[in-house]
Amino acid sequence: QKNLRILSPDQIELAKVLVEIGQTHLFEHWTQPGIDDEEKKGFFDQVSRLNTSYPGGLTSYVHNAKRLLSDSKAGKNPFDGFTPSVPSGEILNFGDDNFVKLEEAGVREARHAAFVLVAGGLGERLGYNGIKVALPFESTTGTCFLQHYIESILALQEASCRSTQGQCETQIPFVIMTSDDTHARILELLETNAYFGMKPEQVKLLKQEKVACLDDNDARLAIDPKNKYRIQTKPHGHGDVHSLLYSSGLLRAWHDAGLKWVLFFQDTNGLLFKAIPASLGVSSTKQYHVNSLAVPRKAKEAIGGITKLTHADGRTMVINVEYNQLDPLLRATGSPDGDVNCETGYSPFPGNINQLILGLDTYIQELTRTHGAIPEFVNPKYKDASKTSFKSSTRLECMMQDYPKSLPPSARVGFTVMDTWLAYAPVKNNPEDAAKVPKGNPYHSATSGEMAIYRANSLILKKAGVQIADPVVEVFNGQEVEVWPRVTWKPKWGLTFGELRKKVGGDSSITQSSTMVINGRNVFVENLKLDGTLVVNSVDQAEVKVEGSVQNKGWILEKVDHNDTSIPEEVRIRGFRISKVEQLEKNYTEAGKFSIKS
Ligand code: UGB
Repeated sequence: QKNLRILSPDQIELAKVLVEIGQTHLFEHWTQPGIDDEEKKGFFDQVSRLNTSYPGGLTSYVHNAKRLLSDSKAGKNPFDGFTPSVPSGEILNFGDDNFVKLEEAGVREARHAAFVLVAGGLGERLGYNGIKVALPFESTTGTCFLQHYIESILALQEASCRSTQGQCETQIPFVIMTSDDTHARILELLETNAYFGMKPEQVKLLKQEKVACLDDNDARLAIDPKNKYRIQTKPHGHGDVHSLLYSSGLLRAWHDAGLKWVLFFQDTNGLLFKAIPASLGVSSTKQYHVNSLAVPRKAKEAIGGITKLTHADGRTMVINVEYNQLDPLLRATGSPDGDVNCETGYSPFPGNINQLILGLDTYIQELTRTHGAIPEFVNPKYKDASKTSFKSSTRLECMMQDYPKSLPPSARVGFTVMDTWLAYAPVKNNPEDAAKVPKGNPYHSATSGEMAIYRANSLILKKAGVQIADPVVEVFNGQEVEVWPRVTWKPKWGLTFGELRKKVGGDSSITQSSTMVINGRNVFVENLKLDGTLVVNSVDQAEVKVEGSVQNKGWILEKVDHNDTSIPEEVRIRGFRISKVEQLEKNYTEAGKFSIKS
């Protein structure tokens, strides 16, 4: 009470709200006015942020927390009454006519799309100290994830404009959701690299706020152990992206500008954009309101399963069921073996890779109703079976893929399954954990993420008619991986398979120990025999034909130990570095027609 006189009317209002929602304990240790006054004002600044950043404010947060904590204590199954079954969706075969047609449709639609990257997570599992989007996604060029994403969006933008054959000034909007953990570093990465060629006004950063931690089943907010005038906070999850997009006003602006699609993606999947054009083609031809990208999934693999849920009352929905919930759900509903592989060697439930394509019209309608609030969950670690106290504070969480849960049954919710080698190679696990992954299951490490890029590029070239030598198996950081020729290219060279196959021809071959880096749009590979390293850098106005035999000592993969701290972290987490012994490197900086013939 005595402290009221140092507070502004707004702060007094907030104090009243806290008292009304059972949070008086937050003030119990407060000193007399005159002592720590600045800290007390800082407390209300924080409370004000927590109040405005959550749909419905702290009152709703505490209300929802009480309900979810009570359900959790009672052991209530979130899928009560629902029976899971395998849904049907689009299964694409890379490179066939249907795939190429869908790619073309997707490229045409891309100028009506906006992209949203969720990059608020620090990636504790990876144990990397920097931001994940700054990690090189492959080591031949050292291009980081963020640069690759931006260059992919720009390549789509150009290709989409070309497809209109008329005037087109489309700038595909790109939103990055950041958090206090990543915001400053992502902004710095963009600014020091001139936004990797994107117009700065094309890029918007939306910062998610953390949410208040909860100390007990009464949803008493936890006091920060480091500062008694602060509430402890933790991340709320990637589901925040919906409320942030809604409150930013961007959705309305996009709608008014004629956009139709919003594509969401995660921070470290270097393959994703190989799958985007065809998947967007599926969304547009099927007019899906929600399209989730999926890959075949090994049973118990740590990615969610796309599942059809049918309620006893007849309701159905197609939704991601997280990996830790799928197995118990199956066991509880008549499948005593739970989540197991079927005769294909994979779980019958496609794996959610959390890349979503939403139709903007229905998305706006739905968010206008919900304000972007996504069904939440709570995952307290209880001290004992009485479930009356927690080992440490907990908080409410939400996931972006839960968006379809509140959609009406009439919504067209589908999914698109692609080969894993083409679409999914995230970098999530540190070397120690990756090395413990059961044989046959994916490592999802920096090592496997990079090798997957070379594998995919090699397989794509193979499909386009290039003879690619078989891979060799090697062990890096305790992980057995296939090592294919190290082939990389800029997105503008080979954005779609349909375009790429026009750029390779004749009788070309690449040996397993070779490296080929194509950094240019109009590079044509014909009758090339590569045994070594070839690097081509060319401006867009140059047309370069690459043919003949290229032979040199090339670039060698050198093993490094992930425990050797004298080596930069981004190198040692992959367990190798590239030693550049010898290469043929050609640079074309002016317009014209050129040929590399040896
Ligand atoms: N992220 C945020 O932006 N904010 C947050 O508060 C938290 C995360 P994780 P997760 O594809 O392998 C997801 O931690 O949540 C960003 C799906 O739920 O890498 O364990 C973060 O920066 C799961 O179904 O993944 O699992 C990152 O970009 C499956 O698809 C992204 O959210 C799995 O990903 C994902 O965060 C997968």
